[in-house]
Formats: sequence, C-alpha cells, structure tokens
Amino acid sequence: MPSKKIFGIVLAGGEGKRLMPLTEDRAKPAVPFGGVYRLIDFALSNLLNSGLTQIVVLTQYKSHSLDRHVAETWRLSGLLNSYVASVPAQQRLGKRWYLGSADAIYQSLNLIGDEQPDIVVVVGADHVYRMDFAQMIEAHIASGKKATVAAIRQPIELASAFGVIDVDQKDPTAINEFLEKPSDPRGLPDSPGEVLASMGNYVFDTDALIAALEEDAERPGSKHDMGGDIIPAFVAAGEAGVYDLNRNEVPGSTDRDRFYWRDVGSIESFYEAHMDLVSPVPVFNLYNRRWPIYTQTLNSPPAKFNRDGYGNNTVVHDSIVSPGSLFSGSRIQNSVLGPWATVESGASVTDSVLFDRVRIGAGAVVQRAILDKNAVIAEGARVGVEHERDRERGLTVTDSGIVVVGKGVHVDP
Ligand code: ADQ
Repeated sequence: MPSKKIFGIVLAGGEGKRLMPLTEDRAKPAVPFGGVYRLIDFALSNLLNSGLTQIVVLTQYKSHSLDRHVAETWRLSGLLNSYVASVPAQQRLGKRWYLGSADAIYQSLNLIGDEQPDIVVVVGADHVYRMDFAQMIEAHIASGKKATVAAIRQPIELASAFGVIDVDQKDPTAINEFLEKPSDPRGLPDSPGEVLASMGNYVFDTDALIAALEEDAERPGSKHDMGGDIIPAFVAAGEAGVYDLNRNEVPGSTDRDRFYWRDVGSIESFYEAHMDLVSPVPVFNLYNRRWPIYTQTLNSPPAKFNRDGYGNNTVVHDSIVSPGSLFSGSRIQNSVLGPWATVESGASVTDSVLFDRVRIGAGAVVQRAILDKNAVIAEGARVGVEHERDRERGLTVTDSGIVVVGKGVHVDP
C-alpha cells in the first residue's frame, strides 16, 4: 500500500429500479448474491483486501437491511481506528435527500474532514468482481492526475448503461472524452464491437475531489452525479486518468476470472452472474482463498441431503448449496441456493437462484427462476415451465424468460 492516507467511500444509496421486484423491500447493495453474500460484500471485500481500513458506506434508499448487514458483518477491530461504517443520509445541508451520487459525497464531506486523507477511493456497491485497489492507487499517484477512473472493455450493446471512455491517442492513461450513458457510442479503434466502460470506481486526490464537489453543488443544471457531472468536469480540466482493469493482478485469480467484472443491475445480468458461479469451471471463482469475499457468519447447521421415504436419493450437481438447507429425494442442478432452503421429495430445481428460507414442496418444479426470501412453492406447483401461467399469477417474467417470485410469495399449483 502506498504511504499515503487513504479513505474509502462506498456509494450505496441508489434505488436499483431495474432489479425490481428484488429491490422492492431492500437497497440494491443489500440484495443477496451467491447463496450467502450480499452485493455490497464484493466492493467491501475488495477494499479491505486492498489494505483500506477506513471505509464509509453512504446509504439512503430502504437501507434497513443494508445497515444491519454492514453493522453485523463488517465489524473491524477498533484498534488502529479501523472501521466500515454505514452512514445513512443525514440532511446536514438542509431538508433534502441525496440528489445524486455526487451530492451523497458532498453532504458527507464532514466524514472526509474527520480523517484528512490524502486520497479518496469512491466505489459503487453493485458489481461482482475482484480488484486490488492498491495497484490502482499506485498508478493514480504515478500518473500525477487528480482523478482516475477504473475501466474495463464491454460489448458496445451495453454502452448505454455505462460511462464510456475515449483515451488519448498520445497518452493512453489520459481520458480524452467521457460520455455518460451515450445513446450512440463509438467502438474502440482496435475493436469496434467494444467500448471502454467506466466501472464506477474512482481514485481522487482529496483536495481536488472536495473542490470539484463544491463547484458542482453550485452549478446550475447539474444532476450532482459522479459519472454524469464530476468525472466529465475532471476530464474537461485535463486532470482525469484511466486505469484499465487488465493491468490489475489479484492474487489467486484463475485464467478465467482474472478480469471478471459484472454489473448486476438488471434481472438478466444478475441471473447470468449466478450461472457464472455454477459452471463446472466457474467463470467467477468464489474459492480463491488469497482474496476472500467476506460475508456474514451464519449461525446455521450444515446442509443435509436425505433419501426420501420412497428410497429416492437427492441428486445435486453443478450447484451451490448454503448452510441450514434440507433436501429429501430432490434434484438440484445448475442452481444457487441460499441458507435454510427446504426441497421436498420428488421436487426439482434447475437453472435457478434461491434466496434464504425458500420452501419447495413435494413434486414441485422450479426452472430458470429467481425465488426471493421466504418464497413458498407449494406441493406440485410449477414455476418457469409455462410463462403465461406465471404471468397470470402475478409473477415477473423477463423478456428472456427468467421468472421472479417475490419475497414471501406463495405459488400454488
Ligand atoms: P450507474 O450505476 O447507473 O452508473 P448510479 O445509479 O449513480 O450510476 O449508481 C452508482 C452507485 O452510486 C451505485 O452503487 C448506487 O447505489 C449509488 N448511488 C446512486 N444514487 C445515489 C444516491 N443518490 N446516493 C448515494 N448513492 C447513490 C455508474 C456510473 C457509470 C459507470 C457505471 C458502472 O455513473 O459511469 O459506467 O456506474 O456500473
């Protein structure tokens, strides 16, 4: 870690509308992922593994379960003044919520003032990836730039969801142009089907960040957004650099997941990221012990796999199963199951994602579905088999045919 004082800010106040109904009741960073994790665990694990020990999480929207998760899981020792603190919107500058991600930091400048860091790292909370921020910070310092944006190549079809970076032809570490969510993106010169996308992770010199936020707060017409306003202002001033994720070497990475990064902002990408976990050679490897992804410790018994009363074995393959779960003569394939799942005799779960405490009755069939916490699929019911029927029951069915069963919803045959 460079000998500078570093402060971490996790932006966790967005609504996550495109993940509805999974965000009906919780902030996007609190959405469960990969059986036992919450989305925010990836950003926080990366920061902690990179050596940052003073981190605040700025929350606002439906933040109860997020605040609780951060408080219960991310307790660092009080020694050396290490902390991960969840800070809800406090309306310190008047009676208003955060207007955008930049306003969230602007309204929290007192937290930076308390620590007086040299450098501030700002990251989003809704991506699945591994990254060593210490390497990005070193590159930032070496470049002499005041702001550095982490970037990764993405297919051009996805460009309208991202900040798109045009690098300087003479200096490939400098940003020439930054377009937030462009409707008509230009491909890269060496690969027209791709763009260089901002990962929504930034490193700033503290003084320059504070000055930019203060200026932005007064700028008429600003949406007070990091990607839409602050980064373009640094680019206009010639002070913004880019850090390509392909320069990042995370200990223990496999060839397949070395440059893995997924924005899980939509049901489709959230689902696909789960399928990346269960492919036999995982596209994203949770079992890297040199760069652990931390999460809550569950006070639960181990999962148990029984034969049912008819003598049928439980068969599980290419799947992740969490503690507390009970299976009885059931069939689980290509799926991710959260804690305390129960799957009864003759039921099958295929290509699906289950959050905590989902109950699946005897003979039920679940296919290509996401089942939120406490969902109950009654004996003999079928989900993801006939989409018309699923829609009639009020379930969400995406264009690509992923069915979402909301929190606590009972599905009858
Ligand atoms: P988006 O993810 O679309 O694009 P945004 O909705 O601002 O941008 O979310 C960024 C982060 O800030 C998220 O973690 C979100 O929870 C948080 N956030 C949003 N509004 C907030 C608010 N009012 N208060 C506190 N936190 C808030 C961004 C960048 C793009 C980049 C993509 C990468 O703007 O340039 O390409 O991330 O996914």
